[in-house]
Amino acid sequence: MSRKVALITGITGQDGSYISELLLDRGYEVHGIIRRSSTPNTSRIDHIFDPEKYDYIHYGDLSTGITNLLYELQPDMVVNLGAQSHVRISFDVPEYTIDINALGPLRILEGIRQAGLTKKTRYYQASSSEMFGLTPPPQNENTIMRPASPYGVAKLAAFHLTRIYREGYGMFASNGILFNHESPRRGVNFVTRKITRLSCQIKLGLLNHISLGNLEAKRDWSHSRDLMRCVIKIMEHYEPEDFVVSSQEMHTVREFAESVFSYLDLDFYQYLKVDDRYTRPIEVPALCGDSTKARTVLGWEPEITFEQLVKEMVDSDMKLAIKESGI
Ligand code: G4F
Repeated sequence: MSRKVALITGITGQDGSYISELLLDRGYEVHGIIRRSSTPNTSRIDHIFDPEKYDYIHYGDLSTGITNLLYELQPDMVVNLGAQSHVRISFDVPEYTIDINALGPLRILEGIRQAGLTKKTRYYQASSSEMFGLTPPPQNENTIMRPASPYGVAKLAAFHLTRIYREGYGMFASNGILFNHESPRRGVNFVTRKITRLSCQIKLGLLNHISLGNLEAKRDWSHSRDLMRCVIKIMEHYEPEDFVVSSQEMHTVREFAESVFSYLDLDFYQYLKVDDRYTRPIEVPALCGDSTKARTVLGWEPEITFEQLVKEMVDSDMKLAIKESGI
């Protein structure tokens, strides 16, 4: 029997790299779409894809659609992780964010339909807890959504488009509503990685402060690998459905930073500068997912605790800081 083919957008990101590893372990043939860049952007997947076999990597962009590639590959599954994924930056580039995060998924869904793959190709939409926005926690699949950023609005449009293609055309199209998820591979301008990376530089005497915005924001943080295991369960489920995926635990940004600094035996407040440049026009105060449905229907459980996540990120950033500084 031939191997199942998975096509991943956003493969060069944190989630793309973890899900590629997991799908390859499960025997899938994994293909990815990357944007052309004059500077290398494949560092998170260079250990996965043999340069000799780069026919698994295809150049493309969510701004133009991928219908030809869909037709050529006839994938069993498309996992759409590609996005302008930074909430604050979505206020700087709202139009671009809507184009990539809302019209991008629409272009893929239409591409699947136009390539005649409606009955063959399963579609996963990376929906986000940012869609809940101002609605207080706990948030589950039935919670009213009140997004508070162009990013949240774009994700909400894509969420409903996915549902419409499922209900209207009978496609296997599912949403995973993922709460915040982090790892040593997290982008450096998200708050957790910013804190772990800069605190290690402070510990080594390479930096003397860290500037942060809203310390009271509460988030539900998991390890990306844990949540990607759940995404595969969503895609291998016998029917398409929407699932909240989360740790069900809430911490403030302040608590995250205090844990990191205390692990490094440093006093956070000695180095902290609060800087308005890192606050947003509207803040989402608190997100905490009720993932009962994913846990009962899919039999999924997270394996990595908040404390283990902090430790893994700091240990990795310390190694990196030592290597980069040549200490
Ligand atoms: O790490 P963040 O930038 O993540 P945010 O905005 O919660 O979004 C992330 O999670 C979403 C799922 O809920 C994803 F959909 C999205 O793509 C992304 O992965 O900020 C977390 C919190 C915010 O409240 C922010 O205001 O940290 C606060 N914060 C405080 N100081 C900061 C900073 N955020 C950043 N990025 N940088 C700061 O200096």
